[in-house]
Amino acid sequence: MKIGIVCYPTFGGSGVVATELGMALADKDHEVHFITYKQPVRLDLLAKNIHFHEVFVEEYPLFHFQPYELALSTKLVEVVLTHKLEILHLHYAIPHAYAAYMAKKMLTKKGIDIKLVTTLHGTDITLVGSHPTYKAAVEFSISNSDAVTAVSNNLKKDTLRLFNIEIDIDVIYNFIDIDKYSNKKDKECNRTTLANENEKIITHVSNMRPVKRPMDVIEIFYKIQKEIPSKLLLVGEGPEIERLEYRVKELGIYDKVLFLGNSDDVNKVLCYSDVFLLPSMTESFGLAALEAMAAETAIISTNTGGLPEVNINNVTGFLSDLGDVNEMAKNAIFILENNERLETFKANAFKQAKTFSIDKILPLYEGVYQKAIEK
Ligand code: GMT
Repeated sequence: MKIGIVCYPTFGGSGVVATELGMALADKDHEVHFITYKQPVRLDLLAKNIHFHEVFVEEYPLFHFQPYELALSTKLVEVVLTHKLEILHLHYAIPHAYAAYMAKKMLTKKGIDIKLVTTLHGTDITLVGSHPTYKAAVEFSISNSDAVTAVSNNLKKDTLRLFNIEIDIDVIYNFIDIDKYSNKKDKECNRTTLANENEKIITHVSNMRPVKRPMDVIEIFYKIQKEIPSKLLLVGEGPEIERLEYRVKELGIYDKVLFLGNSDDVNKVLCYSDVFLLPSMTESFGLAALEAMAAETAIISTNTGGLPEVNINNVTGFLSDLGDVNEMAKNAIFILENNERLETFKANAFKQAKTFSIDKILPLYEGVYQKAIEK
């Protein structure tokens, strides 16, 4: 098939899913065209069947806001016509599904029936999409897609609760390339470079926005390190970083917390990890948790959104109510204080991660594309 993928190219779950999916499709001989304003961070441009088309937004002093949607829909028309695409796969509804709908209308006038597949990722529904500023446009563009997928049952339920949607939603979970993460036994994964022999390693990976509650990560770790010699690795950058650094200094644990910034080699960092903290306010799926599980790491998370579909309580880790940092710390200590127990949780996490392996998920997307084409 000839597929166009539209996504956010920066660090963030939806961009990662879109990029990994596109690369896996290309590997299976589909022709894949990424259409976005910047090269996606994990994209291997030299790979076979991969193409990238940059969306330029012409700046004009009259515009207070530059019209990205307009530039995107124009680019979509151009790429569909030039490369004879059959499918546009829109990752994150805002504004991609809306811009693609406009492109579809323009293409219809030229006798082309491009099919639109929209994947809902989470905050495009739960935080931003349902806001009155965007709601009508999001509802319209989802309903007018040829197929819609959501990354968890919980997100599907939220979508149907928050919007009046007149189309079926297929649930297709986030996925993982297990081989990329299962490197704990590699020579390269030498944990003594980061922590002493007797120390455990706790990690958190996110874009450090308030929705991820990174301040809870610090509070949980503060309690853990009082009981268990340990280090905290923080991967990612975002608006909360300064406040976190301040709090870490205030608590006197600066020597135990490593701020690593953004990384497109998350797997290399996760290979050191014993326990992963994800105390998010909401999480439609929790790709970060799945990546950690693939790297044989136990998960301490909240029970919000789709997280219970990924992290199984008392098996792969523990789930707690939002903000209950005492319980999350207690659960982490319970896992970490006994090596045999820690190994069991890690092995369970890895086993659960395998159920989301890319070879199981990829055919589901291909099935959705096929259904859309036959519509
Ligand atoms: O919030 C983020 O971390 C970014 C966001 C995105 O759209 O880029 O992630 C969402 O999509 C991921 C991939 O489908 C999901 O695994 C995340 O759970 C989801 N984030 C939230 O719902 C907060």
